[in-house]
Amino acid sequence: MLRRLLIAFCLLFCATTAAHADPLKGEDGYDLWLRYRPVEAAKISDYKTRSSVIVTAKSPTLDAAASELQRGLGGMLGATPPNSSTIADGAIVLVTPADNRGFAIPADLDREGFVIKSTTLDGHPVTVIAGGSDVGVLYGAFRYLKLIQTGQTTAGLDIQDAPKLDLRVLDHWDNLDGHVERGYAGTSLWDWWRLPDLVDTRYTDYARANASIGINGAVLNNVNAKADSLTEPYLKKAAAIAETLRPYGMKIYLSARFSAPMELGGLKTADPEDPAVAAWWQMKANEIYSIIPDFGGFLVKANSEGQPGPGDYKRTHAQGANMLAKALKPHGGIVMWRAFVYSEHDATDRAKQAYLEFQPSDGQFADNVLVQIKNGAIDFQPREPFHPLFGAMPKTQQMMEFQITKEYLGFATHLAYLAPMWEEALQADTFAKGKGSTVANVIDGTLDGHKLTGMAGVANIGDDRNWTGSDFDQANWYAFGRFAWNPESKSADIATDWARMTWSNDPKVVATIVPMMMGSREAVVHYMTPLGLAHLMDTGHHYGPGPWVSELGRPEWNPAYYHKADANGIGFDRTKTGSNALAQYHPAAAKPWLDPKKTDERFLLWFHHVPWDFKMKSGRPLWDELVVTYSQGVDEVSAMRKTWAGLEGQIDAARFDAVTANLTIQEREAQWWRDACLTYFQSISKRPLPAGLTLPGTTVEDYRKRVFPYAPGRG
Ligand code: BDP
Repeated sequence: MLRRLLIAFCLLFCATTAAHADPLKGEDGYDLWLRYRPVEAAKISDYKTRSSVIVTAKSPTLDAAASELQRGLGGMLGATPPNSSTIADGAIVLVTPADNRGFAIPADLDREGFVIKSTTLDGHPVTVIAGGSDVGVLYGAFRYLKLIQTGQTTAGLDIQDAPKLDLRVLDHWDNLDGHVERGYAGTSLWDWWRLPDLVDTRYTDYARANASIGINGAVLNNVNAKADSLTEPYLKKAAAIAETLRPYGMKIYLSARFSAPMELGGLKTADPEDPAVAAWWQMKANEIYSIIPDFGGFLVKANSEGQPGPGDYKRTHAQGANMLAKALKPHGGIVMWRAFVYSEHDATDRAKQAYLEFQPSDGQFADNVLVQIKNGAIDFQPREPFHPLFGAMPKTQQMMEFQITKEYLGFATHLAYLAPMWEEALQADTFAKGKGSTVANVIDGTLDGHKLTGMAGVANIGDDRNWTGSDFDQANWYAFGRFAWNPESKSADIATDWARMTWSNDPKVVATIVPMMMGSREAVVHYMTPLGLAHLMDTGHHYGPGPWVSELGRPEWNPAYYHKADANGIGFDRTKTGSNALAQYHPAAAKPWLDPKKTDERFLLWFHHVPWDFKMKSGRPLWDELVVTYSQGVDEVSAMRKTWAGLEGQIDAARFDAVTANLTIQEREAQWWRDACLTYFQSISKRPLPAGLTLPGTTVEDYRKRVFPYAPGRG
């Protein structure tokens, strides 16, 4: 008993002294990039003079803007500026077209856009945050706070900005039982069981975080949808979430199961050309809008991986999408129809199937439909060339789908900042209308003059305290919002802002973290799928390597289908001598990939099957290059771990330790990836390792025997 008491006393005492000794202790990641910690003392009075009072009119959104400013300024400057209705020196004045207080709002200001201007109103020097609407003001308030969070001046401001895309949406692959498909951050945020009575306060913090980066929509349920989410009880639950998100400019959407008229309506068919089916959807849409007046619309995964769809009735995707679009149209709703399709009954290269199914329907989709296309033609791999559908359907509104959750890049454990991958996809040139027809310009509507534009990100958010399962995965949520706001953004700028807001404004810390983030995705490519390889992950859960898997029923579920390693060489021939997937690209886009000798080596094995002794740019034979690149990936992770270790004492202890633990796991798993893949490929290439590099001697059989029945995030 005495011993226990002593231990308890010691624990308490030690914890208290440690907290005193280490002022950085105690962050748990919950605050994301909205930490609002005190700024440098030297700057406080400067900022304060321009943020003394907040002058605003009343509306739930303007209230949210004002209270965010109070929270943020209070935290960073040590004193919370009061709300006031009268303009005074140093006030922040929030204005909208409905109540502009004499400030001339630019006539062309977008509804969601804002102006932040240092000016004079009623003879007082003030900062005006003007929005094209209330939500524009909210976005402006977050931008103002970001200036202080990132150590910039708030003097002489003249900023105008607006989102470049209309729909900036998170897709939650959340099931009604709380499991998140491909989720690595705990279970679903949405407590479907207790909603609508219990509305978790976290939903407000979720909405704040999204509004801070301009995300304006959330699809609440998994694309592999249950019809139940369209029943009245679940619509009422969704309505409670919608109500919480509304002041923050967010709409909710639902994934719709195409066969719902049969499952819920008792119809014998879900044929989109059957009038009874169309009538059922119209009735359902009317019901939804009676419960959720600003409902955004439907996301649909049809005729893909076992989901029902119009193809079940020999109808096209356009016929299916348009039928739903018609039901939503009177209410202002839209349809996001996914192009992620491939069939087990089709022996065609999987990378070609979506194009073959969708491209002929160009021009047939209704004006409230967007075709939602993954960045690459296979499936969110660490590196893929851009999807050939981009730019190939000029009469169709195309939106981007990125995966924020890291299904194929090491789950939440591996540090991989995805923004460089997204920037690579967005800046890829489709040549659809000549040089400079980038994917970014396809999706922002400028290339083909489309009105409705968008970007979706498969969310990495769950009920983990730090939201995303790891501190660095918050950066991917943040970066997604920034790219959805402006697809021309630069990943290094985003990383810099995020690091400053999330970790520290100390230039040394920023200069350490940003390069580490910028190289992290490439490191994953190196130790998982270098030189254009793809989909080597073990089957089902996609955790760890499984290049040897070749016996599953559906050919394209086997990693061996993708690497095609044999005694002669390795890689997927997508030229004329192979699947000719290259022909789906504009000839100018395809040209640099036609000849293996000229192909950018990062895509070599994606497009070509080349001999093991193929001479690489380094002068090394391909086999040696493969070994060297895998090894380099491991070295890069070791370097990240060491770099991070050097930040000890400059980062709060709890988050520092959490990142350290993840990097330790990542280093071990990178080594496993390298060793397992090279051991397997060596069993086929029969070549020695280049001098100085070794393998541990574990057999392919031993690697194959490792099974992970409890790996998270299963489909
Ligand atoms: C794959 C995932 C699967 C998803 C599918 C999709 O493995 O869980 O349902 O994509 O996007 O990447 O529909």
